[in-house]
Amino acid sequence: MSYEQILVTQDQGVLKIALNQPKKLNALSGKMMEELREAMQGAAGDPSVRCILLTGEGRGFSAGADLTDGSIQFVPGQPIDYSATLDSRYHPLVTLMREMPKPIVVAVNGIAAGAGCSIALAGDVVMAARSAKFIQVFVRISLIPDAGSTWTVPRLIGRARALKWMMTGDDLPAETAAEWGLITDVVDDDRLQDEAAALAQRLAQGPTRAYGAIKHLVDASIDGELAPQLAREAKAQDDVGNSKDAMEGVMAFVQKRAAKFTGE
Ligand code: T3D
Repeated sequence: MSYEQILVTQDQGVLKIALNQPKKLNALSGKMMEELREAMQGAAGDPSVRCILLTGEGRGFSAGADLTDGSIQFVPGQPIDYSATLDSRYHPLVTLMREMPKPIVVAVNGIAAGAGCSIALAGDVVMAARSAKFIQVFVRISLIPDAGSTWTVPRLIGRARALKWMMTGDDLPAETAAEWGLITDVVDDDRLQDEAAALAQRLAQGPTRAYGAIKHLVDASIDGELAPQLAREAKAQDDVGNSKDAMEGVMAFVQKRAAKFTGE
């Protein structure tokens, strides 16, 4: 499949998607969002893809919505239908990422602003280059954080930090983001792509069916109560624990050898 605004490559079980409009810091045009969604949807249904690595080309990860592609146009007397754009471009992608039954590693190579920040944070393991910055840039143009940020961010860093960061729209350096728990790792700029690829390869060789269930259970637990969560865990264990990978994992332990997982 060839795309215009993203680069997609596969190395063994890892599908790498790179946002590719570097002159605009990978601003999210309608075309890019369409391509991104198509690539993610394809990855979800392709058993040869066992982990996704999302990153950006050039000095930015993404500067958020493309403010020059014509989707935000102020015409007197004509309200802008933001909901329609959010519903068609952003919500399906963020939902797809959260529900993806395989891990998504995000390598934030530079600025992640606005909806670009929301998309980065919709990943499962978010690593950033030391020089990267996260910006809830929305208020700088008098918008509110969207594409899932008001849901994701307070869950990761708490209400107080979320509100101050979102209201000021200040840059958040990668190291502070890691300190606050917004992301997991900060890596020297020249090591980011190698380290993210190594983690993605490691996850791709693991019991990916178990990873899918872990992701679903962790997300379900955040707002839920203990009793239904225990029932969800038991149901998932019945499923994952009866997989070929589980049988292989136990056999490998007993036979004192490394397990070879296939995702089945
Ligand atoms: O309907 C809907 O779509 C609603 C959804 C909204 C979701 C959102 O994401 S709203 C937020 C939209 N994004 C922004 O407001 C950010 C705009 N960009 C900036 O504030 C700055 O570019 C940054 C702080 C991100 C980075 O600053 P800096 O100084 O490092 O770079 P720069 O020089 O401003 O940008 C480099 C180039 O990228 C520049 O083009 P040029 O002058 O070299 O030809 C700039 O215009 C372009 N660029 C940056 N951001 C965008 C963009 N082009 C289009 N859209 C952008 N968002």
